[in-house]
Amino acid sequence: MKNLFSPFSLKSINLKNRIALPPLCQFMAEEGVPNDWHFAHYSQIAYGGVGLVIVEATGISSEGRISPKCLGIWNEEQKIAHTKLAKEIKDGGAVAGIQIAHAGRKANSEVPWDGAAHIPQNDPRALEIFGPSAIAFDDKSLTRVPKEMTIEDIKKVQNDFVSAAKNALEAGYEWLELHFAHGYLASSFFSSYANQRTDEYGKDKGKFLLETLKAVREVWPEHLPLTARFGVLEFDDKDEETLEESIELIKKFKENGLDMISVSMGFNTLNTQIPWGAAFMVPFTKKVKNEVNIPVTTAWGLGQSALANNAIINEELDIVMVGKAHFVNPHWTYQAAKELRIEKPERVLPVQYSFWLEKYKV
Ligand code: FNR
Ligand code: 531
Repeated sequence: MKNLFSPFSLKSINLKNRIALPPLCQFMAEEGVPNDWHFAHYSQIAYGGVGLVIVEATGISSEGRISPKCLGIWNEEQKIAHTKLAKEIKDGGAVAGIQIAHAGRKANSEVPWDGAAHIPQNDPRALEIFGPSAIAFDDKSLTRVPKEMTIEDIKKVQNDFVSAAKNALEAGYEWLELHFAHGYLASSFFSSYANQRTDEYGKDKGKFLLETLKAVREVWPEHLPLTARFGVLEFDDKDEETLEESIELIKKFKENGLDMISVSMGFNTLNTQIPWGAAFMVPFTKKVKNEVNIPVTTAWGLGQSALANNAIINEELDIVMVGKAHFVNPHWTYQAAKELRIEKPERVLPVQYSFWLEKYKV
């Protein structure tokens, strides 16, 4: 019977356990370049024993970043620093993954501890923001009305996803996640809250996402996992319909080369009743797994080792994403091994630590 500490293989990549760090924006970059904060943050978690590290939402272009302090991977300087970051994650013993993203109508915002609102248009840091339609996300914080993207804009963004994927490959990442969730550009194309186009991209709200996946698949090696984090419902009053539409689109993703889906929320509207709580996304993820028969993962309140372990034992998830718990304890995997009474739990840590932890009991 598989458990949290069973290995997991996807294409040519072998994870030593089923624990992953999901993407968690750090808002610490200058000009999109990984720096000492990122090297320390990610390598400590890699050394803590996690099987897979997915680097935070990384902008495919300057205007695609959530904030000016987000990572990017559109230029050479960024790619070189990502090469160091990917190596440090691998040296720590984890598989190095990265999420590439365009923030769409949620782009160009202040960092959360500065309020997370849109940067005003007259600010020197202001950049044009783009969306499927000229509809702002809200009327309080992300209030700027995006430019309704032309077909040319759409093709440019899809090309940016492709070149970001190429840069990620050259930097040494071996696991790629497309950001198709949380109300960012791709997610917003799938949502009628944001996408009220009358052209093909409005009639078929999955078109942008499927085209982008197919374009990236062409340049991302067949033997490496290509995944997507996808908002499958909003927790508004249309969940049943949205979930069914999402499952139909995930089937098309799978037919076109998607290797795994990370199930999450749409976050395209504030009018939601999200049932926040431990492991609350697991039942929806299990439904996707059953109906699409594709490897699945999810996050959201899975930072208790027994919960995480049960999700694997019960075959609801193939990998568990443990986020904020890693802010508390980068060695979360070791703590989980102890709590779950895994044999020689110290062995999830580097030998420089485990040798002494095994040798001395105090
Ligand atoms: C996130 N999350 C997130 N999700 C994503 O797809 N890309 C990202 O870059 C980020 N960044 C991010 C930053 C911060 C500060 C938070 C708190 C969250 C969502 C994250 O990956 C995860 O799904 C949630 O944190 C829920 O998991 P936990 O924290 O309950 O384990
Ligand atoms: C964290 C966040 C909060 C406030 C402003 C910007 C980002 N987000 C990140 C989201 C998921 C939900 C939490 C991403 O997918 C980047």
